[in-house]
Amino acid sequence: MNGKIISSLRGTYKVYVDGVVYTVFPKGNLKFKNKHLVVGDQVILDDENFMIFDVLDRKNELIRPKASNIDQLLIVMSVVEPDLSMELIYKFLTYANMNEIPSMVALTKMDKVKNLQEVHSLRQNLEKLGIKVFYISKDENSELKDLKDNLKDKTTVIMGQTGVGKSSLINSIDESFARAIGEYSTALGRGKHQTKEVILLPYLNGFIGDTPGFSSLELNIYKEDLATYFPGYTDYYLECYFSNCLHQNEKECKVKEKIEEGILAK
Ligand SMILES: Nc1nc2c(ncn2[C@@H]2O[C@H](COP(=O)(O)OP(=O)(O)OP(=O)(O)O)[C@@H](O)[C@H]2O)c(=O)[nH]1
Ligand SMILES: [Mg+2]
Ligand SMILES: [Zn+2]
Repeated sequence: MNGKIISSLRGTYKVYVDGVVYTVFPKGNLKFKNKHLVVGDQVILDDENFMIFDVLDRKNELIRPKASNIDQLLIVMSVVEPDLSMELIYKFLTYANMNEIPSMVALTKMDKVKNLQEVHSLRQNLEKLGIKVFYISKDENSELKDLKDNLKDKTTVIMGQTGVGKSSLINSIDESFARAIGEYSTALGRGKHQTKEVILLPYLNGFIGDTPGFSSLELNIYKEDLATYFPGYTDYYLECYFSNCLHQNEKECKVKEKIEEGILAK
């Protein structure tokens, strides 16, 4: 029997097989083969005692959020509480790009937006790069429906800071998910890490992954990665004169040329 790990808790795993969820242990030989298991893994259960006895090769695997076999990332950022950070959005997008995982962006708490112009221009810049953006709010202006249409048949993993509204968004997608919602602490200036574990929730023939929020962002991205994988740069960096161009003060830089032409956002 072949299924997907949708959550893990102290050495037991929930495995989803054709609409049925089994709580199972891994067989000892997995450890022996040094195969650790990750939420998102496709695993084989033996038909007799329903233990995991093998794991299939992953198409990808992220360290943060810790999950595998991701079809797309949904980067969630709030426009207030915590404040909108373009730097973080671009950092997440770069991380997704480095891992060759397509991504979309949801901007939440639009009902409380202060600087709408700034948000619109960010959206335009992202859309120019082919990145879908959805405005999410607690009022009727929410673009939730468009977002849902993009979740069908896919494993979509949500990532973002603590308190931006990842779990809230999942509950608006389908209230029966009943995810616990945390609060935003104005004193701390961040959320309170309500969600503690990665969990995949079956949805429209695919899965949505709720994940613990980031506080600070310790992704291993070096300046060379940024120069290569920053959204929009991937198409052009190979045409720079220097192969290790950081697109700063180097001569004959294709990226800077595209910025001058208005193809890439300044
Ligand atoms: N006004 C407004 N508040 C929202 C919206 N979405 C979420 N919130 C609030 O933001 C706070 C944090 O929401 P959560 O859904 O727990 O955030 P999270 O991203 O899952 O946080 P972690 O699990 O800690 O990573 C709660 O108080 C929500 O009510 C929104 O669209 N508008
Ligand atoms: Mg949460
Ligand atoms: Zn360059």
